Amino acid sequence: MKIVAVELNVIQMPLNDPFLTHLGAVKNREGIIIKITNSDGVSGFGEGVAFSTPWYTEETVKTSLHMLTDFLIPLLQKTPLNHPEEVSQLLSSVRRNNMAKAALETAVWDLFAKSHSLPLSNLLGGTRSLIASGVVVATDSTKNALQQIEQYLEDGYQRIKVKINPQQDYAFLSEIRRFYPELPIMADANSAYTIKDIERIKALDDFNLLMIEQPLGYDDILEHALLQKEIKTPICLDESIVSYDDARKAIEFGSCQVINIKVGRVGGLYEAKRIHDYCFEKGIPVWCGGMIEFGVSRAHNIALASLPGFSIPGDISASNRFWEEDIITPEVTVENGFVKVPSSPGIGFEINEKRLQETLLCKEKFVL
Ligand code: OSB
Ligand code: MG
Repeated sequence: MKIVAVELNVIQMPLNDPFLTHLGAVKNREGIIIKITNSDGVSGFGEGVAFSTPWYTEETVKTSLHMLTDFLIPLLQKTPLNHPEEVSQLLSSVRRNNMAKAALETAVWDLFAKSHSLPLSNLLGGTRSLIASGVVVATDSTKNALQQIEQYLEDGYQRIKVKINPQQDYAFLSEIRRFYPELPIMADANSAYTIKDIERIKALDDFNLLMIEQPLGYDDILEHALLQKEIKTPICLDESIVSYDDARKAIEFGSCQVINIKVGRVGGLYEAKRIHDYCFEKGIPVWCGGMIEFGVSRAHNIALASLPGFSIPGDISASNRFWEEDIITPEVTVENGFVKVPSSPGIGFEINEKRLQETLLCKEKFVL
């Protein structure tokens, strides 16, 4: 596989509604759409999912562009590739910067799948043709949350995730449970608590949540293990798991009972699959996390979530959950609570060139 060109497209789009967490609001989403082309003229696509500011992890759109331009693309140029599984090793001389790496690595997976006329799902070892779809409610008012839940259930979503923090937890969840006593709900704290809040978190056992996601420090494994011993609700880790080794340690320590796998956070599809395979072997359920992403990353997530260990509906929602118009065609839709896994080669979606041009902030092309 000889890659002859890499194109970086920085785009920006407003969200349909602001996405609110205790860490701030996302109203506009910047992202990087990468196009790589081989010597036969076949192109693969990847998406950089870092945000404009470093609120979720330390990466940003600008750090990603810096890493891609000055280090990662030159590394890709250096060695001929036989298989996309080799990319993460090739990029391993760069520490972390996982979202920048994943943007490039996932494009190589798409390109490889297309040049072998295989759906990406098949290439990864996927076994499902339908993905159960969940959605996230991220607002600071109970009234809005109840309205959004009603709408999303009407749209067919099978599981709801709500954002919580010490200012919005017990009373908030009580009110939701009053209207929806049986609904599969999980709560994501994005590290809003510390171990001193243990009694506050223990009280949330009252709500029969599917799990509580990342209650403590974004880089913690140890205190989550202490907390898990004290609460009934399963802990799911998100921010803390940035590699296969993190997943292994968290499971060995008993820091979580579930893992949210995000391709960008762990540096690509190869590492995501390794984490999946390890968890599957250990009987730890996993689900696919979301990054308020555009269609390219959404398509990579769909392929990943077709693997057998993704037994819980993840944050894979329809394109219209966030966007007036997505940058892929067709858009991702949810029908009867499921997203279809495409059966055409690669990610199975085309780029909507008109939408890409409309939302483009800047573009850079590298000829290798
Ligand atoms: O913590 O899971 C998270 C979105 C951006 C950054 C972090 C998180 C999220 C979500 C998923 O909650 C939203 C989605 O894309 O569906
Ligand atoms: Mg999370």
